[in-house]
Amino acid sequence: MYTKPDEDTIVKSYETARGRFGAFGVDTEKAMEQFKTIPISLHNWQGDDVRGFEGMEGVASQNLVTGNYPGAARNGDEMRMDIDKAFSLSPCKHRVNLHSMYAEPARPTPRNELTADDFSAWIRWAKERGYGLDFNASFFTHPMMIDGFSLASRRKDVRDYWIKAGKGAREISKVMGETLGTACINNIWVPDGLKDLPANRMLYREYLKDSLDQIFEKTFDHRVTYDVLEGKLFGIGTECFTVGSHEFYLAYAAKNGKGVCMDTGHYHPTETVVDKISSVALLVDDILLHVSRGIRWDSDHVLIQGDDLTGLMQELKRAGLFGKIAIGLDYFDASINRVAAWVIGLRAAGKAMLTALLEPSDLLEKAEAEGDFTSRLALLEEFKNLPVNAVWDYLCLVNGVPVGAAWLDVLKEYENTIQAARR
Ligand code: RNT
Ligand code: ZN
Repeated sequence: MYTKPDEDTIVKSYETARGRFGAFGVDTEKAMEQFKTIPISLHNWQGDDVRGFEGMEGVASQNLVTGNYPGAARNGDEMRMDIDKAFSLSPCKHRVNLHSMYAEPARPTPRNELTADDFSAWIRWAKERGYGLDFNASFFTHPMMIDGFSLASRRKDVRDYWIKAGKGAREISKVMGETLGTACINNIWVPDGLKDLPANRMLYREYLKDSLDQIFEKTFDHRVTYDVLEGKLFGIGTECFTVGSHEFYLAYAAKNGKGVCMDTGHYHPTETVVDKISSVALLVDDILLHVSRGIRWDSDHVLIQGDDLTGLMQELKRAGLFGKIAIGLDYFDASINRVAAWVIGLRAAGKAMLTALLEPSDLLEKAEAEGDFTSRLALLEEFKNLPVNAVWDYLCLVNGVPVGAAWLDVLKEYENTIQAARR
């Protein structure tokens, strides 16, 4: 058992921390208030290794997930229960990001004929709990992914199939946004690409552009739903050429008033989304972040704390973009408890967000404006060790969430009782 510190200690440590931050002009109470207004959209697909509920076993997957930890959710009820459990262990404000392969239609329905009715259990649940929903058509793990292509396929019947799915996803997003009273972000990511050198890059990109033009023919109220496009440098099996590159989507979005989704695992390892945010945000209105952790060729390790993540949250804070840029998580690991993977990522993202909110950013900006780069660097180092964790523990305490490693006890109990019974 990981006993949590007693309440008295947590409160006393918080009071000390409050004074330390106060000395730099930072109001910890205000930071905690703001924290509760910034949602993190949890990716439902970590719950079952991006398998979906359609029984697509044996069909090629374009999202490689490794590991066989027992206890994966097998249906919507189990997955919703798992997400509820994960949320009970995180003090963040939560939304849920859903893929269309998690529909629960009354009878088997082709993916491109799904309607909001097929997500009614998800919508009802989200409404009851007060979660917003985000959405994605699943352009992968499906017999109509011919040679790994969807919207950019050379085959018209394949493109048409997926264009219909793309249009349907926007209608579903509309109902989700309307019902829940918070805009549902509709994200498009397609794996289309080639392992080896293409003879005709332009052709595929023309097809993708045309498919998107058709998907976006209809206009929706931005307060209800809006679209973002997620590019990628490469994937396994598409090492040489990815049709939906960043340049492609960024240019498409800028020209057509669409948004972009930047996944932190989708760039060359020396590039960072931290530096891209201000460039894109000035000229593109809608941005969704897929916060992930890239390791070598894998773009989707479980999110943990570190300079990359903290830097991302600091950038949002310093640029005044908290609440304007949407934050979602995106990773999948089947080698550890899947609910724990969610909790680890949520708590890491939450801590990084709180770290950013507590940063005495004004002092860094002042030093820079005065040309005092010595102070800027020195302060940056000092701020790294301010007692954020004392504020975090207190935040967990007042939100009724386990403090410190105590959440793991709750998780193990859930694993031994609920998940162990899923055989
Ligand atoms: C894949 C993209 C995409 C997927 C999900 C399942 O490289 O990151 O966001 O992870 O759509
Ligand atoms: Zn992603």
